[in-house]
Amino acid sequence: MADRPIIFVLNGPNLNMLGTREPEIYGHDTLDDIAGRLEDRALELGVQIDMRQSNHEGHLVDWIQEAGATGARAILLNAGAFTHTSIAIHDAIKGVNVPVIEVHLSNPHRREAFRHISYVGQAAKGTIAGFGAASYMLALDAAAGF
Ligand code: DHK
Repeated sequence: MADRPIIFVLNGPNLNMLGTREPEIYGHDTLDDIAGRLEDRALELGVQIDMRQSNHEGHLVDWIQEAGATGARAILLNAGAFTHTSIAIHDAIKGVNVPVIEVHLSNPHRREAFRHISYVGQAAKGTIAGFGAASYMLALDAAAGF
C-alpha cells in the first residue's frame, strides 16, 4: 500500500555480514532475517519500511538526505563503525527534518572505549542498543508512533 508512512532502515558497514560476523556479539540472524521480521511488524503497525545496507559512508549520507526529501516518517540507523567516526553522518542527520533512532545490536558502552563515542547518537532523537535483532523491532515500534 503506497500510502503507508515510510520508515527508512539504514545499515552501515559490515552489517551485510550478519549471521557469520562475530555471532557471539551480533547474533546469528542475517540482515535479511531482520528485514523479514521488520516487514511483518511494519504491516501490523500500518507503516512500510525501506531497508538498505552499504559499506560506504556517502551512501548513508545520500539516503539520509533522501529520507528528508521524500518525507519519510523516521529513520532507523545502524551506521556500524561510522557511528563512532562520521561527522558527515552526524551533519546529515541534523540537516533533515526526520527523526532518527540510532540502533545497535550490541551495547557499544560495554565494549571497547573507541565505541563509547557516538556521533550518530549526538544527533539522533534516541538510541536503542544491546538487544540484538530485537533492537530493530523496538526501534520500529517507537518510530511508528512518531
Ligand atoms: C555495529 C557495528 O558494526 C559496530 O561497529 C558498532 C554496531 C556496533 C552494533 O552493535 O550493531 O560499534
